[in-house]
Amino acid sequence: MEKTLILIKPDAVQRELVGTVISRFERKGFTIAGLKMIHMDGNLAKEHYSHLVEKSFYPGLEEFMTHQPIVAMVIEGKDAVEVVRKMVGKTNAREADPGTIRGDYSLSVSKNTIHASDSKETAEKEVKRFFKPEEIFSYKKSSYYYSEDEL
Ligand code: DAT
Ligand code: MG
Repeated sequence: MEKTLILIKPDAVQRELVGTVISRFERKGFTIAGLKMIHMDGNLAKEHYSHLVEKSFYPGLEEFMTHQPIVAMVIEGKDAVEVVRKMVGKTNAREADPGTIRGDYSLSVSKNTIHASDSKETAEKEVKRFFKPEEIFSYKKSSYYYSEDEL
């Protein structure tokens, strides 16, 4: 089943939204395949945000992401990458639709609560970037999440 990477950002950890954010994915029916608190360092930030290192806001982004702990998660489910991105909402949380995680819990472009992989290719790389194989768990849940023809 498809996997995607979630980071619960420092603003959400500081605002005690970790449980709330995890709960959104659990309630939807996704499986938590990996979960841990980490401290992102500068090298990891530069790798993770390599598409943004040249931007003027990058130093502030790195500072924000590396100075407080974050929670990293691997979420698993059918079409997980696309469904999770929809649940997360637009980058600028002020433009994110109500009902999305950013739309419900943030007002900021940078302190926008959550990261989620943006494509299947990115998700594969990002899961490997943050989780060792032995930190990812495979287990069965009840059969009420999908019909047979969806599996
Ligand atoms: P997303 O997180 O929606 O995938 P992205 O990959 O373009 O968006 O950017 C990664 C993060 O960088 C984003 O969550 C917050 C920060 N960021 C993006 N654009 C920004 C901007 N114009 N000013 C400040 N921070 C920004
Ligand atoms: Mg992105």
